[in-house]
Amino acid sequence: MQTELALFDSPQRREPQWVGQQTVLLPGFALERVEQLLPALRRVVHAAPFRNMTTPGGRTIAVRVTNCGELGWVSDLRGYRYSPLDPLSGQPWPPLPPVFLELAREAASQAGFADFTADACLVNSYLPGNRLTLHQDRNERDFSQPIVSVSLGLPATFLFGGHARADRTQKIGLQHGDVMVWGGEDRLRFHGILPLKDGVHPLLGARRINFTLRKAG
Ligand code: MD3
Ligand code: FE
Repeated sequence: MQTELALFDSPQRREPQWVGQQTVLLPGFALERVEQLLPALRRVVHAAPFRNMTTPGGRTIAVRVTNCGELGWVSDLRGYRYSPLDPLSGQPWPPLPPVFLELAREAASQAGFADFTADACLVNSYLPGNRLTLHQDRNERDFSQPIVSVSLGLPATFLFGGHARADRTQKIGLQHGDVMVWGGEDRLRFHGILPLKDGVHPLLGARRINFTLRKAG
């Protein structure tokens, strides 16, 4: 009886998959909270709309972004950094919704990172054709802190590389509701997203949203 009930406890979650020494994919981990996540996301995007940012080299980043939390990731001709203010409004970023924080803490603990408290959340919005080229996330202060990523909407192929840009990459499919946690020695690995395929997701339409919870400051 106990185990049967447990099956219904979180019906849509599947077995964790370790894809690196300290990287775990938690398939469907966010599904039971989607009904809270989507309205929270809508409030964030209402206060701080998605926008295209510019690379320090002057290129437009195709993936549109916004942030919530004490700090938000920004890019412009002056470089990549975290900022407490939204450059569009001059105001602080909207607060991190408690449901984001709880999800991140719970996911991080599954990966062996106890008491994770995010202070920054970068939200990426992909339209079909949009990609994210291989990069490292190195603007955060403390690389011993993990990053938790939540995928919603259309599926994507994640590229997981090594510590050098030219290292071979592993492809990992990410579906609506999947959560990944990175830390430790995998924290600085190169990664990216292949061009998003056409499609329509029943809840989010023709797009993919990914948000990453970080301890940036
Ligand atoms: C692996 N976003 O926002 S999330 C990013 O799906 C970013 O939008 C991708 O890369 C997306 O910076 C991938 C997963 C992710 C985030 C941070 C990582 C993977 C990572 C840091 C180190 C290694
Ligand atoms: Fe990244």
